[in-house]
Amino acid sequence: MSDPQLPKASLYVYKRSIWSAVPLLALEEKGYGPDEVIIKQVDLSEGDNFTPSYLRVNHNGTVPTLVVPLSTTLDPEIESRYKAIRDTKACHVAIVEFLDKSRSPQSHTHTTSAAPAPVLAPATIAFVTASNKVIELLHSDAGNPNELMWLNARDDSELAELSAQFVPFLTSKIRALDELIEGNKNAEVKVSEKTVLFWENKRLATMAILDVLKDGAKGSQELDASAQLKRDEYFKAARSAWFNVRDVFMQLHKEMIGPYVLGDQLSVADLHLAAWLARLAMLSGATASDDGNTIVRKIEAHVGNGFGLPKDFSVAEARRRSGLPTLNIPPNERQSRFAAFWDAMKERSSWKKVYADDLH
Ligand SMILES: N[C@@H](CCC(=O)N[C@@H](CS)C(=O)NCC(=O)O)C(=O)O
Repeated sequence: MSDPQLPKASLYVYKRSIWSAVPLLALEEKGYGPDEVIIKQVDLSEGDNFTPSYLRVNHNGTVPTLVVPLSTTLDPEIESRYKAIRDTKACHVAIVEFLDKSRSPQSHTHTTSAAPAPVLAPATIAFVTASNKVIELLHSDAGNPNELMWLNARDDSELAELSAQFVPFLTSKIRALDELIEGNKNAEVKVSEKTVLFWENKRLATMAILDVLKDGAKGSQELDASAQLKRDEYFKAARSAWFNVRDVFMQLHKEMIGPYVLGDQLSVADLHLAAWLARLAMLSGATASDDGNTIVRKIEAHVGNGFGLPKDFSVAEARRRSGLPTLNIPPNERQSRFAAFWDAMKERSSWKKVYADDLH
């Protein structure tokens, strides 16, 4: 049983954020009990991530963040101290690595859950290298899933759709930043200049996208010269981003053993890949109920320019390795590794929980 006196870890997330999905998947995969880590929602659309109190937790103003009590003392009389882990990536101490190590198959102290605690860290040096490469690729500039979301329109009709979807979100984000900037001017205790600069830069970056999206419902002929120029530049950036993601896919393909990144066993890299692929699939018009072959087809069509992922993975083998029925599967049928990965991942209770309300 967990001791109510013990300080708990808090995980700050936003429900529609891609990188929040990674530690949420990890919590399920590691068998953490529901009361072991407090989940705190940070509403990015309301600018909750920019408030001075959240910036004290994570000065980057991003989710996810895991705040863990330092285990220097377990004495409830002494105020517990906390440290924040601000990144999902594996470059230093990252959130998923921390969650992985904190609940091991051997230690079942301070836990309310009897669920198994599989090790998610890769088992060999070669696997660590492959896993890190995959995680780096997924977090690279060329693979940036948030960038691909903001740049998910390469013609007028796609822009109209994207605009209807995101103008309210961006408008409310700007409003939140304005309130913080204005509020600080009149406040008795002011925030640092660095924080004001941070808010102003976030405002500029958000405004640059909103500037293009706010006119999204208009046809090209209704735009003035400056708006037309902005739209042209946006399309140029969008085409280039969606062109460059082909290379990320091909490099990932080379690293994947299948059906999971490192073969039969789920590891840290799969949690990043699951979140990334879910986002790419969503941006390509897929839904959570689509199977692996369907999401691959939709992604290929959306990336366009004749893009095709190699179909070199045995369907029967993929299903056998993921513990799925292999009845009526022709032995020579092949599919993309991403399709096999998707079908394997979709069966897991972690995935079903995180994507219960559809892809994000
Ligand atoms: N490198 C960070 C990236 C986190 C990140 O980009 N988070 C996004 C949501 S998925 C965010 O908080 N964006 C808020 C903003 O930029 O306003 C990680 O891997 O944790």
